Amino acid sequence: MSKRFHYSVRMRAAKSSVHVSGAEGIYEKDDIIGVVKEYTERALYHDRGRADEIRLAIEELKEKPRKITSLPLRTLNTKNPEAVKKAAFRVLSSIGITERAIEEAFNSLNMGLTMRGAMLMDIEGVRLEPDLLRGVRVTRMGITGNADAVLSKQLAKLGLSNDTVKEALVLASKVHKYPMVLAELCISDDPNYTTGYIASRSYGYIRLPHIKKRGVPYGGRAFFITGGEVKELIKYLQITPVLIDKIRPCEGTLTLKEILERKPHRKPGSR
Ligand code: WAQ
Ligand code: MG
Repeated sequence: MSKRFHYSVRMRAAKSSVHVSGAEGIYEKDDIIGVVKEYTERALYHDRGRADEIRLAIEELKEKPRKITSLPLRTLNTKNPEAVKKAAFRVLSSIGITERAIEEAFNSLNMGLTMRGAMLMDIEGVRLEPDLLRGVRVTRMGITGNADAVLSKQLAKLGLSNDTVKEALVLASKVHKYPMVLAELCISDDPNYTTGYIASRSYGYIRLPHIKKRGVPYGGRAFFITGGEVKELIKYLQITPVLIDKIRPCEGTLTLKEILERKPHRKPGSR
């Protein structure tokens, strides 16, 4: 069988030097032209305005992408930011993250400084990323066409089949494959997108409606991490190519009690 090359395709678009949209994926050669068209259209017809600068990067991957399964997805029935914070404390502290760290993450994400990448925080709330202003960008992840079709179908049943949810699930699924990462808290920087999430291997991807008030133009990501080599983790997040080829179930809205009770106890190392 001939070797099949994979390519990382990444797009970033700006208007008057302000970031308006971005996208990325891992594709085979024959799909590159179609994807470049799709990404370019996205940048030119974005809600936040037509981009005046679009950067595309197409890079052949020297390493074979690691195939993984997506995290299961569910939505918590939260109605306001206070309820989200309370639920986040319950979920994150059950994973071993201290209240101090959770408080620190919420405070940092609400300071109004939007970072390009994610904060890395240990379970005591100490920041570990080398560049505290930029954070760590997760890149070189994607989803196969088949898995994307399965995911779209599942999300459509929940009224959630959009790029924002899909891309966040792909990113989180890559991040939480790495054992040093215990959990993630994410708030969109889009002023009109008020649903955030918590992700972890034990509970999957939990969507959190009303994590912020409409109109708030900042957000961010915090990865809670435990002992290990931070350099290796950063290398994995930024460089190791990961491709989702299987989808775990996506379900509707649950109560906190239901989510806490359903914590799956999967064997370490199982997909
Ligand atoms: N790597 C690390 N951090 C990132 C990355 C990345 N590739 N992309 C964005 N961030 C950080 C950065 O600080 C952004 O300001 C912040 O995360 C939020 O990014 O299921 O849209 O792209 O409905 O605004 C959650 C979806 C959407 C919830 C999250 O994030 C759902 C979203 P955004
Ligand atoms: Mg955004």
